[in-house]
Parts: sequence; C-alpha cells; structure tokens
Amino acid sequence: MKFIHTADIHLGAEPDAGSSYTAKRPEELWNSFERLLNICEEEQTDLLLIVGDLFHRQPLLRELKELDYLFSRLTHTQVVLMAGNHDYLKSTSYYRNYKWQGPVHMFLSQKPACMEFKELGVRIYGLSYEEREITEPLYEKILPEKRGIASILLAHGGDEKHIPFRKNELLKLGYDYIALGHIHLPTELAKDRMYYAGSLEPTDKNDTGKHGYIKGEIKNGRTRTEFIPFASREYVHMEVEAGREMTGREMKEKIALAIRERGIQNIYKIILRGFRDPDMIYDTDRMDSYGNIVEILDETKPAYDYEKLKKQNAGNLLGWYIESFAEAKDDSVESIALAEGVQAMLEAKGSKL
Ligand SMILES: [Mn+2]
Repeated sequence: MKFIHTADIHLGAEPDAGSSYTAKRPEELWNSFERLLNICEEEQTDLLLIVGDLFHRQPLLRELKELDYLFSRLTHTQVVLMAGNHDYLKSTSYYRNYKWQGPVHMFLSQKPACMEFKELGVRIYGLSYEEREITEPLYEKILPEKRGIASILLAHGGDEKHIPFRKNELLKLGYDYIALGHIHLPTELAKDRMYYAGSLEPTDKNDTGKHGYIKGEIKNGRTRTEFIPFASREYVHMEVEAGREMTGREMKEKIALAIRERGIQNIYKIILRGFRDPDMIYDTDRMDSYGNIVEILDETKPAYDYEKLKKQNAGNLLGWYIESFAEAKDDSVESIALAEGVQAMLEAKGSKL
C-alpha cells in the first residue's frame, strides 16, 4: 500500500514576498498542489492523506469545485481529508454538505472516526476540527483495532491549543504510521512511524528550509517513508558581509550575486553584517534587484579610524569615550557599543555645527 502524506497547503493564503512575487504566490500554492496530484497519478499512489489546513481559511464554494475537479482526474488514488484549525468545520462550512465527484473521503466530525479501505488492507483513524482551538488531548484515546489490517492515524496539532499529545503515548497505541499536520517545518518524531510532513510550500518568511511531502509504503507489516523536497521556492535567511570601503551600489551588486548563486526562485530575508565605511548609508529599499527580497536588516556598524578620532578629540568627551574602549576587540559587544556611541556623538556634534 503506497501513500503520500501532506498537510498545511494553506490554499487561499497570501504569503508575503518581494514586490514581483506577491501577486503570483497564492496561485503558486494551487499549482504546487496540482503538481502533487499529478505525482499521485503518475506513481499510482493508493492513498493521499491530507492532514489538515488544506485551506488557510474557510474554503469558498468555488474553491471546493476547483479542488474537486483536480481530484476527479485521479484514476487510482483515494484521497483522505480532514479539516484543521485554519479550515475548521464551522457550522456554515461548505465542506459539510459538499458532494465530491472525485475519490474523496472526508472526516466530518470532531468525534473520532475510522475509515476502512478493505481492498488496500488499511484503516484510517482521525477527526476534523469543528472549532479553531481544541485543548483536549483527543488523539491519545483513539485506539486502532488490530486484526491483520494496517492502521494509520491522522493527527493535526500537537501544541497546547490544538489537540496536545505526548509523542510516546501516541506511539504506544500501535499505529503502523502516524501522519501529523500543523507544524510547517518537516519534522521526524519517530523514524518511519511518525512525521510532520511540513507545509507543502513555505507560506511565511520564517518557514525557511526545504519543504515537500512524505512518501511511504506499508508492506508485510513494515512501514518505510521518505521525505521528498517539492516546494517551488524556499524562504532563505542570508547574511551578506559589508566591507570597510564598500559603497551602496557595490553592496547591491554583492546581494544580487549572492542571490543568483543561491537561486533567484527563492525568497530572501537579507541581514547585512560587518563594518561599513562610516560615510556610507545603505539604502536598503533599493537593493531588491530581482523582486524576491522580503526584508533587509542592516546590522552593519561604521568602521571608524579610532586612533585618528582619538587624537583629534584629545581631552574632550569623545576622546575619553574612545579611550575607555581601548581593550575592545573587533566584533565584540564592546566594539559595537563603541561604534554606536561614537556615531551618536559625531552626529550630535555635526548637528551643532
Ligand atoms: Mn494548523
């Protein structure tokens, strides 16, 4: 029995991104999900497990119709779907009465239930969120019936407001596989037994690292799994080092080069570090060469010639200040305090002239 485990697709989300990506990103989430369904079709995957938060918010009726069209093209795969805390089954949710044309099986209650796929030799246990928050540890009480048939638990949450669980208590229940959702970073809790698939595409600038899905197989009572990187983009936090004589244009070029090397399809948060020419101010609003930078943090410090400044200011406050940091080493907290203090004093002095 071959399965694909995915979660947290967050269709309908509008992730932040550089100016030229903002408009495209919501469509990319849909495209990525469609690509995943194509994989199911190509590989003739038996089960597609969608462990909550397929939508970022309550799905619109037309969105369910679009989705159902994609599902209805599957000739082999059975889709098992649950609602998570983002797309929870509100009383007015279109999920509740939707008549799927495609091979879709959805958990439609917060009361735990079991679906049996006899021909695949597997039972799937789970539930759907009917509220945004659930603080009871519901999953720890769902016992699989063991009768020569494989069992899988779908579990969305894990933090204190979203069905908390203790990893070892869940493992003790004896499932062949526990498919987790809610945490966006792909995470292994127990090898071949229990995983957060992570979000299919990163949906926030802090969702760094590779994103994708879990591909698994249960055969002769043994489960094997593999993480498959799949996302069309990655959020990357990247540091770029300033130089003591680097101008703003050179910095812009250095950032552009670093982005080309890491991949222009990715979305970046750039942190500028090191010491810069004290005369230079980096205009970080103008450094987004490819439209894929979400944020630039300028943490550079001005590289003053302290010996020269000390001589020029012998006997005044600035001179004494520099003298008091005589022992400060490069990049230490003291050297940062020194640079900031000197900058403040020079600016104050400049404004009086
Ligand atoms: Mn969630």
